[in-house]
Amino acid sequence: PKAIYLKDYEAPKFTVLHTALTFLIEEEATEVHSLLSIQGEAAGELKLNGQALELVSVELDGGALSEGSDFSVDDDFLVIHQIPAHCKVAIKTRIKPQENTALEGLYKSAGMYCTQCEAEGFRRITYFLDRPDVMSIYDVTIIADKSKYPVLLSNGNLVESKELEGGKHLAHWHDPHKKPCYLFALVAGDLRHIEDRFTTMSGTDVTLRIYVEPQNIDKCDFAMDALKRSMKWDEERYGREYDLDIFNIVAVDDFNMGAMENKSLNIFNSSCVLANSATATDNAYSRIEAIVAHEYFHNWSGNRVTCRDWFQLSLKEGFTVFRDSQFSSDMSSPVVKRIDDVNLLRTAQFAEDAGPMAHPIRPASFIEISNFYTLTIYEKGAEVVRMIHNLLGEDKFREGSDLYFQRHDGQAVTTEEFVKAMEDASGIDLTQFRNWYHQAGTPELSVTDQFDETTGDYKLFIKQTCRPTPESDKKEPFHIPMALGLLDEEGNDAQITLKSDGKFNQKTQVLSITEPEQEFIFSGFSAKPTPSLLRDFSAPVKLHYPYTREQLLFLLAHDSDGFNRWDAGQTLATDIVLELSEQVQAGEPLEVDDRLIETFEKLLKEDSSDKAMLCKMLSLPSLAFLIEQSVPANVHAIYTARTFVRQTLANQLHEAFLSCYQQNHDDEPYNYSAEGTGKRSLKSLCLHYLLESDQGDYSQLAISQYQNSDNLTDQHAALSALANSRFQVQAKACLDEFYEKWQHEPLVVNLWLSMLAGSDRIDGVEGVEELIAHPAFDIKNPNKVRSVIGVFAGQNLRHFHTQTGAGYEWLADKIILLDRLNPQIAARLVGPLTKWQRIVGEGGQKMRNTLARIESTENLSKDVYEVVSKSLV
Ligand code: HT7
Ligand code: ZN
Repeated sequence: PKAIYLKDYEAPKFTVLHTALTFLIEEEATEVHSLLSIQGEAAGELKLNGQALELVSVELDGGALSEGSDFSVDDDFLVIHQIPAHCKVAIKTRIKPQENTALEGLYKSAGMYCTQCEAEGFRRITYFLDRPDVMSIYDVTIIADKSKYPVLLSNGNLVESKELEGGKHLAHWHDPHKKPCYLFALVAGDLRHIEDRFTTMSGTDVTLRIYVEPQNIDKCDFAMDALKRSMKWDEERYGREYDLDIFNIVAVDDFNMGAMENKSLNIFNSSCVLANSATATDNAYSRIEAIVAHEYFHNWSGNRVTCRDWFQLSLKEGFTVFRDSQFSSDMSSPVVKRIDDVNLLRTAQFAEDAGPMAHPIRPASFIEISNFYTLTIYEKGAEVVRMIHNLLGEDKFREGSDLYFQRHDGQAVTTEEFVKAMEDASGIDLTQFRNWYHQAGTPELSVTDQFDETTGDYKLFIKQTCRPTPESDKKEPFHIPMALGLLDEEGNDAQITLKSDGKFNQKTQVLSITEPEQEFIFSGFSAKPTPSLLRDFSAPVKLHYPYTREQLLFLLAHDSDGFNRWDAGQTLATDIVLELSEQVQAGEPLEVDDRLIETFEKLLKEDSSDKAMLCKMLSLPSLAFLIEQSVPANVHAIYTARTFVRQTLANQLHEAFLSCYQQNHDDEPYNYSAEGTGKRSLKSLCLHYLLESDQGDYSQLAISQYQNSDNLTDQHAALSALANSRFQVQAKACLDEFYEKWQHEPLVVNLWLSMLAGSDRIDGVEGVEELIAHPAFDIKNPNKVRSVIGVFAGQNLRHFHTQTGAGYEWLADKIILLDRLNPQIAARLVGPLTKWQRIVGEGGQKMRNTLARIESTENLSKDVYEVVSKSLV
């Protein structure tokens, strides 16, 4: 397979002004008739993309064309040798959606037809200029059996619907907004819907509908509410109004990602829409809220202004993730949201940036674009927009955003246009800042300091570096906004006075780090302050400062920046666990630093009103995060050390955990709210600790929570605490009962599968293989694959990294099997193996050998080939 390069970009020679599509849906095949109104500057060859299509006929301006003399066709293209500058091309193709397991293009999920065209799925529907800079007006006619497929949907407005002979019916949809074909969508099925309305800021009445399979009609209300809140928020915060009379969401069970922002017809993975208290956890609710908002926000950041080419993917994804994180933050606790985002970034995106697939947020090349829907494009892309927001301030950022939308409405543009609009609106020079777009890797800041008692000057020395990544060894310095606070001896924020410009600034000062080495002098101190660095995680960098444990405890107790208070605790715990893991390897006796235990005790006894924050403060860094901090990592030593810390805390503080549990356990009926979620998360954390304690048998507490609670969040917490505990008999009884009760609810069954696949107590590869063989598992369903294979390989690190290497071989077998069915999903599963260089000794080598075995498999997809081959370099 060949790579495609950004430097080779050329504007299209032809565009499609209008696209008329007719879908004739029959059980054995679907015919697609397309009529394209084409315009170019001059006559020439027309090269259309197409894959897995059966070509029926081609016409040019009403005349039939012949293969060979007029056009040629192969596995990837239909080439018409010569067309005039203005013409109409009519193409008929035949496809088999019911056999499409890749879930790209038109496919069938649970008896319903649906589409997924981003990034390059439209070419599996018909021959087309399948690139985002070709934007067209669409008219879509769908003809299908009325009893089987009573609901026929596409983008835009319904302009005609009528009955036809033979039990069929027809629907004609017209979308007045020109769009790239990746935003095209079609749905045909037997669906029910709920309906609501939203009046936009200029007074337009919009009909909102959520379509689902009949049995799910009672699980749509929360998504509808989230949609209305998103619409309002986008008007208030960004001045963005919805632009059609109708907005539809459809839930489907088989979906490769979370959701898709097709113009006015968003298609969602059912796990990202359906919720009620019995079938969705708090986590699911918050994910649904964020994804509904994300897809809605794409209507402007993605659809009205789209990407010129797929190298610009972060233009829409980074900006939209930034927007949805602002929304979620406004809906709940900003600090907790920030902690969640940073945890994901530092655990998974930093690993990506340090691995063989590292790429800039605007990549320079790819083999398969589906592999680039990454944490780098999404989460790091959002961090880059966030830094622009912080550098410009809220008002200028809003002016920049307004200018961007106004300048580029209806266009397909690049990240450069985004940065330029921000620059033009604010007058702030972002020249050096642009390095974030084309350089991969996580910058590292090494900070040291010095205090001069005689002058009262406090100096910070900051050095920035960035390790080599596959695209370049040498890095230009990044422009890094570093938010800083300086705490006096009492723990209060000192006034920060930069000696160079002498003026007083706020208690948090944003320093612009632009050089490889920089020095800042602050004056007016009577004693050495404690630095609170990178407040609110102001830049996606790794920070090194030689904090003592005493300093970390001081920050944890006093820092006015909530994020840094939490982070001080995480740094302390990381230091303790990693030190213990060295001792595990040296065979030394283990002992947990008393100061950590005292801190936890104090936190537990404090009467904190912010339960969600308290839960974060009492959570140890995850195993994945700890592995990330120690290269090369000895997974088993880190696991043993972390488990030892948890058990020590559980044993020594079980009474405090119990009393915190009891204080937060009430009989209030379930209600998804920031307060309720905070309480439940804290309670669940306490329960997990309690079940790890050998100072008492707390299994009954979990069993009773499982049996008596009215909501899935508490039941799931109880079950997963049991599943990971020594109380395996009780765990099995409850888990079996849970499955019996919920076997008809796919999303609940997926949660059940993921609890078992992620359990510490699973019987290794044999255990997870039992789940694969279970009737609840279906390898063709991506949610089930993620729940079992994804969770085992990505989260159950202890068992995945079993010393025999059996976990790696098992995963390879699944990847090879899946590659025949769904290459996108197969390629994503390669992720855990790509980290082989970070795993110490033989383990890492075994992972590498497993990758080599996958690479030698015949007929690998481009998707899997790209990830595997790049990981082996
Ligand atoms: N923009 C959407 C991307 C997407 C996607 C990409 C590749 C394969 C399948 C897919 N489903 C959805 C999702 C989003 O970021 O909003
Ligand atoms: Zn998106």
